[in-house]
Amino acid sequence: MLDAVDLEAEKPRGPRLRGLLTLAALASGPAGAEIRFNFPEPVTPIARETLAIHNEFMLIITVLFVAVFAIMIYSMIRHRKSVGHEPVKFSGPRGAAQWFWALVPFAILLFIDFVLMGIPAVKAIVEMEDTKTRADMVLKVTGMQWKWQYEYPDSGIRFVSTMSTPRDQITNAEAKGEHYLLEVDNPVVLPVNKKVRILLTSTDVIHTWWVPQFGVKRDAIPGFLRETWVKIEKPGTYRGQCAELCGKDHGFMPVVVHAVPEPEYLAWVEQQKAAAQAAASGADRAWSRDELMAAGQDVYSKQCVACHQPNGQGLPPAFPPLAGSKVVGTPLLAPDGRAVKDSHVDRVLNGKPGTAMMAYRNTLSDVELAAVITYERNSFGNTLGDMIQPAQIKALRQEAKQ
Ligand code: HEC
Ligand SMILES: [Cu+2]
Repeated sequence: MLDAVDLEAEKPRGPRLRGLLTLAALASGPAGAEIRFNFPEPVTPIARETLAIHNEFMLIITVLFVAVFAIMIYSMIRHRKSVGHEPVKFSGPRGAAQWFWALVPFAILLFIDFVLMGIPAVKAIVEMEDTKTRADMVLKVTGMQWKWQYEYPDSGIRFVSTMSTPRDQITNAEAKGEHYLLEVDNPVVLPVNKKVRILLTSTDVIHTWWVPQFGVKRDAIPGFLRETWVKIEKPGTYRGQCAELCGKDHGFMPVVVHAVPEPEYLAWVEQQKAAAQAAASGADRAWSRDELMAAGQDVYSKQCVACHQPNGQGLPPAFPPLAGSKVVGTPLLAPDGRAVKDSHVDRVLNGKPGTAMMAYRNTLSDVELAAVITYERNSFGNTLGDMIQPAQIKALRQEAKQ
């Protein structure tokens, strides 16, 4: 639907007008984008080095371009046929000299390529790949359709980061904000001046974690663990995007990193741990149906809405409706307290392998799972009237671990 809106808007314009409009849009872009003639400011050693190499290479090729074309144009004009010049023959005594003049530029180019350009490029690539030397901490990044999950193995923190740009801005019902499509609910927080080893993977298709100011753009591939690293030298908020066409909401999975001084980072870690503890203890008490419904609506609108849609109608045939779904209509648990295969609870906890429906057991908390399941059973016209408690989810989870 969104695509249709955009296409409609583009249709009546000719190519030239569109070019002008693009320029105008760049000048007064929705993200307050000023016209920029260079890359964004690099804030990691890798980003600085790649930019320096890029500049060096640009200089070299510009000099080569100007020199080669100057000689060529000069020769063509100076030695033209109309003033009586004859082509030289590549045989006889002058042939050897011709070879000399062919091989000398070749040697010069080889030198430029392998020494002036090759050495710094190889050095930078080796440094880029060196994720382990003196790494201070690890961040694990998991790409999912269409959000990022971040884990801090050292402190046990784990959360999902989804885009927070309101739908109304996307459909033009509302003016676009400053960080349109580049804002999230839970940004990554990292300390400055620490080497952070980043591990990347994906649960479904290939995504790419890209933050231009870090000089980092690495694929997150299902079934593989890839690595990269950053050492952010300047506190600030850095924004990026998924850079791999990964499906319908590819454009809606931004990356936002808050780089803060170490004490601030440590305070954040403590706060996250306390919040996780509070969430875990929430799983032990009995929740009312209204509480679960409210929490469930929140989870649904962040985690499930992209595929199953706000009204629960899905986008068949790719994404099934939850309204009137047979799976949602299954009884919650078997009499012995287990989740029956292919039941509603089983589908949400364990997903369906080979489809876009991922397992949420390791992404959502007990409370979130109980809430979203209860919500789906009693929304979109579904009236099962029952609910599941976070404590029951917790029990199921523990059972699966044994
Ligand atoms: C990336 C897209 C995607 C997201 C996000 C997603 N689902 Fe699904 N879901 C699917 C697909 C595809 C299926 C169908 C799987 C199959 O072939 O049986 C499905 C099936 C289901 C079903 C069974 C419906 C039926 O009739 O087959 C339930 C229940 C469900 N999802 C719940 C959820 C919940 C809860 C969330 C959020 C926590 C969620 N889904 C997020 C794609 C998604
Ligand atoms: Cu992606």
